[in-house]
Amino acid sequence: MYTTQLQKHDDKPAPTGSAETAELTEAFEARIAADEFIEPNDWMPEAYRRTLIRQISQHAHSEVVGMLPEGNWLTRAPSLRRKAVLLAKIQDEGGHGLYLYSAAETLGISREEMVEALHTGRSKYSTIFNYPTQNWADIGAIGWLVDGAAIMNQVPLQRTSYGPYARAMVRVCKEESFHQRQGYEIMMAMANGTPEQKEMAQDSLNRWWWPSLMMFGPTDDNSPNTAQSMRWRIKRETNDEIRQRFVDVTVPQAEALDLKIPDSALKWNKDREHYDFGEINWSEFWSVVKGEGPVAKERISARTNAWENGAWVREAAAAHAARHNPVKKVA
Ligand code: BYC
Repeated sequence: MYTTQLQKHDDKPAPTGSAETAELTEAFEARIAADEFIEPNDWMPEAYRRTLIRQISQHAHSEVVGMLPEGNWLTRAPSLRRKAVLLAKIQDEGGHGLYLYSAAETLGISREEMVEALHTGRSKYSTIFNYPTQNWADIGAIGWLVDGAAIMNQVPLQRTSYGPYARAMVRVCKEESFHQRQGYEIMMAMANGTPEQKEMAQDSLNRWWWPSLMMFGPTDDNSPNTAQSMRWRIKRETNDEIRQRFVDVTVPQAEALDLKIPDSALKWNKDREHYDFGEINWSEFWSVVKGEGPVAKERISARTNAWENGAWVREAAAAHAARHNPVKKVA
């Protein structure tokens, strides 16, 4: 999507002299301080570029792997309307993955390299997608809580300092907001349904609450990347700040559903004007980050199989493109 604007690397050799680099670094930092967007052809420090590739590609993988737990319920949606809405939502997630892979490609990494890093476990994706979807209420809980958490995290990213990432986030946030509402609407239907349906909604909240809080990452004290990413304005708010906002917004939504958040320490703190909440199980978080989540192996094998089984489609598309848009040879 953005790659057509890129200059070739050999158009403009990177400066090597340290004085020149110091000057460039200073100019780069001044632009960050002035809240200007950094664009693909602009000079940027190598560590900034690597941090963006890491975050954007992991974000893209999360969107694509995130299609799997919901896809699991497409054939069992309780009505045609629910099926059509869920299908549209899952397609949106695939689109988000594509915008994000394209944004990462502008930083000089190929789609194939990113996909390979996912398949070999060198690149992460959100811990949340390593938990199974056990019943239809989980589709409601994912939309409400997981997409709700995603929006909290992504709204500040609309102002991230890298232009292509920020612009991708604008559209993603609009679509995520529809996703959150479709999830909440399923929860409303179930919470106001039969006692059995309400029990399913509560059980789903019990299972998805804590993994949703883990989506925001480790506490700021234990986050190795936050300080530098805040300085570069890649991240505009810290993990703990966004997590707190999510809790503050979501507690009244649970009350409106007459469902109970599974945290005995949850309490409004009138001095802080925020909810206090209990301790996340950080050892569970880190083990899921390491790839030991309940359905981690299934997720990666589903993605690897899809990539292998789709090879013929990529080959056919490449052959079609070569026939219809042959690269013009310059004499
Ligand atoms: N899961 O220093 P930290 C969606 C890793 S898609 C896995 O705080 P950072 C949806 C972290 O990568 C939503 N790993 O890192 C889709 C780092 O390891 P590396 C996805 C995690 O980057 C379909 C290490 O822990 N959203 O919602 O400053 C259907 C230390 O962390 C997690 C995004 O990707 C985690 N939860 O901050 C429905 C948003 N947390 O990379 C819904 C963009 C931390 O150094 N990403 N780690 O090896 C971000 O905002 C940031 O990358 C994070 C982490 C806040 C996630």
